[in-house]
Amino acid sequence: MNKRILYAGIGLFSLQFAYSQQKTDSVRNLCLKEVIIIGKTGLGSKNEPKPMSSVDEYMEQQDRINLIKRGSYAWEPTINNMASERTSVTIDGMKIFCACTDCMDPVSSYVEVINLNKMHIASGIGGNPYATNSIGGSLDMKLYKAGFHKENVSASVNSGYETNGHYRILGGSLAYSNPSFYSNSGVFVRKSDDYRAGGGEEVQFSQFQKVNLMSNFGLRLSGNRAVEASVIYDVATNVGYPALTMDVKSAKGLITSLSFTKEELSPVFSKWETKLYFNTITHIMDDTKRPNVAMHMDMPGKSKTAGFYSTLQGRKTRHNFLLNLDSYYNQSLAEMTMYSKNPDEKPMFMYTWPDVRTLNTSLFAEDKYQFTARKFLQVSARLAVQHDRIRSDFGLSTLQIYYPGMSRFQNRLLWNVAAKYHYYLKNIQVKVGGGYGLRAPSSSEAYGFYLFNSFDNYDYLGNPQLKNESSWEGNLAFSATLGKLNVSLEGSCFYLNNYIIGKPDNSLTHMTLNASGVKVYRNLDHATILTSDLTVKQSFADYFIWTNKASYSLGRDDHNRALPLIAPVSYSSSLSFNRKQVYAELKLQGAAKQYKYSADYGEDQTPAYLIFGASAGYDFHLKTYNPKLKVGVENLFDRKYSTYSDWNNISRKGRNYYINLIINLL
Ligand SMILES: [Cu+2]
Repeated sequence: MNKRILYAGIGLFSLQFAYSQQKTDSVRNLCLKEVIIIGKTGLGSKNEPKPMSSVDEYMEQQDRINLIKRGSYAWEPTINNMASERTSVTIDGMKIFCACTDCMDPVSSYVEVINLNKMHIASGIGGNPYATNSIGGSLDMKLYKAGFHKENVSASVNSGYETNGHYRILGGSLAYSNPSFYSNSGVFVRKSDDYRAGGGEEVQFSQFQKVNLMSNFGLRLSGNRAVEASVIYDVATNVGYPALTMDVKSAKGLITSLSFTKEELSPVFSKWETKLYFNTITHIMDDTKRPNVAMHMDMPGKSKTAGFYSTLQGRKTRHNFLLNLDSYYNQSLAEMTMYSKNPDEKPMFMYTWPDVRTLNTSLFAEDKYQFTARKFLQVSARLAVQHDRIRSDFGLSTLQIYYPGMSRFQNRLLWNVAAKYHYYLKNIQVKVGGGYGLRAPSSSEAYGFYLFNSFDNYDYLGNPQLKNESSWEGNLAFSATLGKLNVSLEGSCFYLNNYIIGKPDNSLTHMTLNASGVKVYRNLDHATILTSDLTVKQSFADYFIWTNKASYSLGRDDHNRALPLIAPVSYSSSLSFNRKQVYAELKLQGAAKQYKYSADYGEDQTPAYLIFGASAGYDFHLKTYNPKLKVGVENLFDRKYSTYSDWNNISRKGRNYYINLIINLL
């Protein structure tokens, strides 16, 4: 007997579903927490106002995710108000580490919407077998693969234009599938000039351009076995960062993988996947276009990661389990050469990341125990061993000036446990969970050497003596449906011990001209972070949906002072109309004044703002092609504003009209 229970999700692109299939003596259960569909099913869907959005714009729509912006390209995602050091971003389970000491190139900047099928977001500890060193949450971007289906060829052309910044978007993809072979490839190009803030002022150095190429192949072998390979090559050039003092000449990412899968191995083991991967990121910064540069600097960075994972899934009676063995080796190296204006002075060279080599091996186990079709308990545990080594003798000796006797090697034992109880009643869903986990300091936190942070105007020195940061987490989610009304409330709280943050050290002298001083990473005794989201959704008159969202966050250090980069109260309301081929939406979005800003950590208060937008779409049904057309306007009243996470209060885009056209040729 097959039973399918489908729970409609919350939010425009999020789905939550539980699927259960009962056999005589075994129960199968699959529960995906939160999935944003971007690929074939989602891209160009009638419900998406702007299908050619960047990956960043997609992430911005999601609950729990906020983005730190240093320009109009490569925004850094935060989950539960925690940034890269405390979260994990993977691509199809592959570990990738950015090559920039200033976080100018988050992992999500190396993919395109055309590469992705969906994003799997997990809040807090647990929920993602591939997340390492994350306590805030994780994001696994799943690649779009044509898959083994009946013979089919498809091709599409995706294009877009936006008036603000003269932003051009063009992409094409071609896919072939049959039951034993598939292949899909694509190319995507984006190019934008400087954008204008509300009121019409040009934001200088906000231009960018990027090209993304991708290919996936799959071959089905006998005995339920398959081999799959993927390659992504992404190059961004001439990227301006108006909030920083430097731009990017080029950011290149080559991401490759080869995987081997066997399905239905035995009545107990349903799937075994082993993937080998390698990726290399090269990041070249550039200050040559900036006026009045006091001292020209070269700051290249590179990050190479090789790794594998092997995931075994199975079921036995009421248990549904997953085991994952995972290992990666990363090299992170960043240099800085400063050229004096005095030609007689020699350039000054240093390693800002001293060729750090990290080997991390972990074992993850998860079990979902099904009490009944509507009640189950999910438990997971991870144990990891991390070995760090500073390869560069020069980098080690410069760090030893500050930490005499520091070792070249470091070993850390990291672990986490999490549990969540899921209960589905007729119109009510409840999830309650908790966990405990540890993370190791990042390369910058442990070994960074005089990294200038323009947010608080301090040079930062890493600290190899940092303790692991730990987090106790509790979470609760509640959702109820009453006729056409759906209300959902989610909240998480984190109590962090040995919280890692930079603290001023007056005994040290800054290296960057005009910096306020030097901060050294320290462990605070504790810190607390709380996040919550409320969504109220009402359908009416057959074709209308009114969606209202509000979120509240809080972050405190051990002296009850505000932590930096914690979102103020924010809200949105949208009214959408959807009938046959026609789609339309009106939306308002805003945030309250940032009352709890962190002056101690370099923040100033961000004022309240409210912006409006509108969009409409039409799906043509022609004889051969079915073009989808979307038009819209963002920041309709051309309001000049910035949000709490805009680096150095850089202004957001002013009024922007856009048009997206998708044509499926085959
Ligand atoms: Cu950079």
